Amino acid sequence: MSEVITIGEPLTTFASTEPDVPLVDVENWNKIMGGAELNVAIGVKRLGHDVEYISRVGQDPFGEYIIKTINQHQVGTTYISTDPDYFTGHQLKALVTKGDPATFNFRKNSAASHLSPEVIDQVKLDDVKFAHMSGIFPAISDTAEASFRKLYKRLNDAGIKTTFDPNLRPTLWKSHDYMVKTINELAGYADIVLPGVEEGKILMGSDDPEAIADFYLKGERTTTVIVKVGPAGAYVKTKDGQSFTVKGFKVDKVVDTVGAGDGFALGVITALLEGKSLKAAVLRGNAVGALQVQTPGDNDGYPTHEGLSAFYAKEGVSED
Ligand code: KDG
Repeated sequence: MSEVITIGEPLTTFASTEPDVPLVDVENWNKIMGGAELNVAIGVKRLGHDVEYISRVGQDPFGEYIIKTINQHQVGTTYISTDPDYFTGHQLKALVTKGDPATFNFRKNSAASHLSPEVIDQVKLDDVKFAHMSGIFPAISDTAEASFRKLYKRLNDAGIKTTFDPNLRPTLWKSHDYMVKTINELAGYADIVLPGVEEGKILMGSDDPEAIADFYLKGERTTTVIVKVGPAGAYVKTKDGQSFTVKGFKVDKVVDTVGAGDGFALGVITALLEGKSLKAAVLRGNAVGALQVQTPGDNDGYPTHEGLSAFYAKEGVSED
């Protein structure tokens, strides 16, 4: 039985090995596995918590690769089905020496986009303590959005704690206005909202962390907003009046920024599951994000507890 559950689309990703070469000209790739919510699941499990991942792949080598790799990571596959009619989502990812890499998605009409709401009825939530929801899955199709909403409703009705990461992917949404409206609505069903400052600009017109937090604290269910401010760390505000900033860690060499936000989310979730304070949870979020940007894959930098302790010792900090 799993403490954590999430829903998303897994991706077979071809990550360029050629720095600063545009996707069109890249010739050499590494095959890796990505998908924001799956990244979170992998990191949650690496820190010792059982997790189920709801998804769908195609009956093709990408889908087989994903199932095999998810099993290696010991993430639960109870709710992953294989669909013979559609393909497994995939992506190309550039390698850059500065900033965020360009990506190109092959996911319109993918197997995951056909994950139907009936599947959600079969999901057992009895032992689930935390669910991670992200703005990517409802973007990929109307069917996925319906499934996402059904799961969210069940989680809310059961009183299960939820995190929501807007994870803006404008190219996946049917329109900009629909993306903004839907993400802002969905955020209101989460206990903890995890926007980035850059997302704030697009979603509510400001990159001021406090203004972003105040905006999402209006959500009917939301008690806590944690605004990610990149290398500077995170700003936190709660409905009961706390507000503080937790400074980020200095990273000497950023290899790839992808997966840092997911690392932040899983750091927060696992620390709260372990009974840590909100401040300690944000510190862990920053730590996992900092470790992740030092590796080329989407989830290969996430630590075990031993790795996390070694990182804290090196940085001279502690969660207590
Ligand atoms: O957050 C990391 C994700 O961006 C990556 O793993 C792939 O899910 C993905 C996406 O939509 O870009």
